[in-house]
Amino acid sequence: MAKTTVLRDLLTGPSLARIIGAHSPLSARLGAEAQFDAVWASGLEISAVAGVPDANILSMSQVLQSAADIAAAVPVPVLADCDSGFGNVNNVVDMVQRYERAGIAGVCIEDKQFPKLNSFVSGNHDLTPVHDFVTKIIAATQTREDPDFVVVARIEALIAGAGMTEALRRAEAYAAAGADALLIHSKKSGPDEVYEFRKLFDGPIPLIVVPTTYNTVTTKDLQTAGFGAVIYANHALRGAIEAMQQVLAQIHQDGTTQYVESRIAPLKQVFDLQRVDAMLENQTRYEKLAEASLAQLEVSGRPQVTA
Ligand code: SPV
Ligand code: MG
Repeated sequence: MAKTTVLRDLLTGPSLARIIGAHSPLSARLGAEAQFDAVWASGLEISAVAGVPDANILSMSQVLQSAADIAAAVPVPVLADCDSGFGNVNNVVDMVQRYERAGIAGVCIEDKQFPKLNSFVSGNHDLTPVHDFVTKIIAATQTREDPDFVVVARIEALIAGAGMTEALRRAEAYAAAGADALLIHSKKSGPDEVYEFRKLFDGPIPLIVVPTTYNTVTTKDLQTAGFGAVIYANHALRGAIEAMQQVLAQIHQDGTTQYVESRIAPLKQVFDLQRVDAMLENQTRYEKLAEASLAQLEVSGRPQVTA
C-alpha cells in the first residue's frame, strides 16, 4: 500500500516517532488507526502468534511473509524486525533485497549470534564480533536500491551484560559503517541506562528505544531526552491475549455467549477492519463497467453476449 510518510523522515524529524508492534495486517491497521506513526513487524509477536519461541524458529521466508502482509495493509511505513539477519552477511544481502521488494520501509538487525534468543528470555545472548556486524551493516546499506530504505543497527551489549563501554564502542562502529539509526536495547526496570547511553553517544544518527521493562517512561520524557523513536513492541499482542483469555473463560463458565457481547468487537467492526465495504463497492463498479462494455457491443451491431 502507498505510504503517507517516509520512515527515514520520521526517524530524523524533530519529534519522537511512535512505532507500534504488530503481528498481522489487522493488528497493524489497529495501530495505524490509533495514530501511531509507523509499525514494527515484531519478531516476538510474529513468533508468538505462530505458537513458537522468538528464537529464529521461524524461517526468514515466514517472517518476511508476515511483514509483507502487514506492509500491504497499512498506509504507514513498516520497520521489520530482522533479528540478527538470518545468518551471515550473505543472508543479509538476500534479506535486504527481499524486504525492499516487499514494500517494507526498513530493516532492523541486531548484533547477536544466529540463532538469536529474545532479549528477555534468559539464556545465550552472545554478541556477534564487531567486525562481522559492521560487515552486515555495510552489506545492507550497499544492497538497498532506494536510498530511503532504512537500516537500523540494534545494540544488544546491555542485554548481554557486556556493559556501557562496549555498547558505546559498538555504537560508534555501527554509525561509522553507515547505519541510519541505532536501537539501544535495555532490560532494566528504569530508563537510567538508556538515558546514560543517550548522553554519552554523540553520533549524528537517531536513537531508538524499546521501553518494555522501563514502562513508566513517557513519550514526552523520551522526546526531552533526545531519542528519535520509541517502539511499543508487544503491547497489542499482550492486550489481545488477556482479552481472549477473559472472554473464553467467561463463555466456558456461562455456557452462553450473551454475557460477553458487550466486551467483544461487533461483527461490523471486524468487517470494517477487513475493508468489506471497499470490496463490495469494487464488485458493483466492475459489474457496471462490464455491463457498459457489453452494451457497447450491442450498439455497434455486434452479436450480444447473453451469458
Ligand atoms: C521484538 O518485538 O521482537 C523485539 C523487541 O525484538 S524485544 O522483544 O524487546 O526483543
Ligand atoms: Mg525481535
